[in-house]
Amino acid sequence: MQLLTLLALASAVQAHYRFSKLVINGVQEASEWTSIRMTKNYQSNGGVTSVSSADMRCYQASPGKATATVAAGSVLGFAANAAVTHFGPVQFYMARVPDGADINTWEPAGDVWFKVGSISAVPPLGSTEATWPAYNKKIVEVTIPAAVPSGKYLVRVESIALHQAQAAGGAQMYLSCAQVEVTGGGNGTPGPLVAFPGAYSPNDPGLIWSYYPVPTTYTAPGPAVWQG
Ligand SMILES: [Cu+2]
Repeated sequence: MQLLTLLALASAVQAHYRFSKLVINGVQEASEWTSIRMTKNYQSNGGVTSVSSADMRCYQASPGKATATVAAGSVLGFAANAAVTHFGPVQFYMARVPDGADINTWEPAGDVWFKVGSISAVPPLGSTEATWPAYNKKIVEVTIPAAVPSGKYLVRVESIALHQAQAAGGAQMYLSCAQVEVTGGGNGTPGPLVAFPGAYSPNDPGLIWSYYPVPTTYTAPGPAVWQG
């Protein structure tokens, strides 16, 4: 019994993760929470389970400290402190920081987020790496759209863990927000713009998972990826 408890605890600890370092032009930041706002799970590594919570924005514990410079069209990575050991999609959103606002303290409320990436299921569906390309990765990557206008943005990474999502409210969102200044941007008009909370409903099919029968199709929650 004790051994089983220990094993359960060990796997629970191993199971969680936090996205705490940016990878810019292939170089990982030396310290956690440099260009990423520190999240409330910086010790627990737990996920957000209420999609109606303001924690869905950035899950943040404290204001930002630094801003990374990234070129439009380049690849930005988010490094987790441990591998992404829960299956499910990994998605990326951006929100433009209004002119004159302080990027360290700006609260991304209202319809400000557009989706820029979704690493989702590859059929046939299952709960393994073969279905979920981000599974077991320590770094997940998104391309900053070439057409996004230059300026300051929050970039939000979100790993949706489906292993306990057999009923509404069971999905766990592991997320954080990076602060970036996009240079060399384009003239696009990003959209559609959505709000967190608001973009997801607990009953979204993409937030529910059935081990048996395994679904034949899967659609990640939220709007379509902006096509620049
Ligand atoms: Cu976990």
